[in-house]
Amino acid sequence: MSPVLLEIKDGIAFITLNRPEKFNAFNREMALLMQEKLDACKTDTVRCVYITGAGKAFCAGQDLAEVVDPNGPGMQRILSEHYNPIVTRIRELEKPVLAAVNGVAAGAGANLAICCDIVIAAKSASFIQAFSKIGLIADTGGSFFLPRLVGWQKASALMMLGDKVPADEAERIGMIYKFYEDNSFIAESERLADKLACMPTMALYLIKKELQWSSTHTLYEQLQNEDKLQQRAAQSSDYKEGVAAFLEKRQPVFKGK
Ligand code: LHQ
Repeated sequence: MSPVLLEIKDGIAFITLNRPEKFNAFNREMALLMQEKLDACKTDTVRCVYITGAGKAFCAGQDLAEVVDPNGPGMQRILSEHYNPIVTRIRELEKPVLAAVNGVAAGAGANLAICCDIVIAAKSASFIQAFSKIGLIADTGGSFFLPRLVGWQKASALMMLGDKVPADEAERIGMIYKFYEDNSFIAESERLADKLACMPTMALYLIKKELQWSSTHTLYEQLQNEDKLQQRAAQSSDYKEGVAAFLEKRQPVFKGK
């Protein structure tokens, strides 16, 4: 079986991390395949990307057996060739990416989840900044996203101590959007993906962009950025449809254009 599965259905690209016996830990083959699958999501027929894990875990981060393998990729290549290109692709995809965290997400697996646009989790899932426990620092964008999500102090403690954060606490501290009971998680997460896939995709992409820019710009610059991006949104046919549907008192039918 392939270590990363991709199925495109009704505008949603379902990406499943698929090494369940290793808790979906990433080795080189899997990391390169993940990049390929994300590239395949660039097509217009995909309007929402849904990332989840096969089996009990979401993703246990780097496969630690590979880091001690003399034939493995070696420390110098793991971030630059594996994780950084994955995070970059997720951030640059012009559509929403939903992390559906079905189980434990540790190390690079936790940070793969929190770099996504919306993160939801099953009640029994958890998040662990596992890096310090093996003498490493947080990577895969964690030092960027975590303090922005939960604040500097909480991020600092979680990154240093490597505490396990259960899904309900992750929601409470703003690390994720929502958690759902285990028995309704798949249905709820698919409902959310369906909703996103029927929304005005261009606007969602531009929201992603304005949020990203907000982390590196002043208020004055950001007001100009909003102006620029709003002009683009206003040129979309979905904008015209949204306004027309409102005025005609009907449900809009967005095409993602
Ligand atoms: C695994 C792993 C795993 C291999 C579970 N590897 N097999 C960047 C730069 C360069 C180098 C290093 O890494 C990075 C980025 C990173 O991601 S660093 C952080 C790497 N990840 C970790 O340190 C997490 C290690 N795993 C764990 O702490 C636990 O397995 C967690 C908390 C995820 C789950 O605990 P349990 O529920 O008790 O499950 P388990 O430990 O029994 O694991 C289940 C199986 O999965 C087991 O296999 P086995 O054959 O013994 O049943 C584990 O060996 C395997 N597994 N994580 N990262």
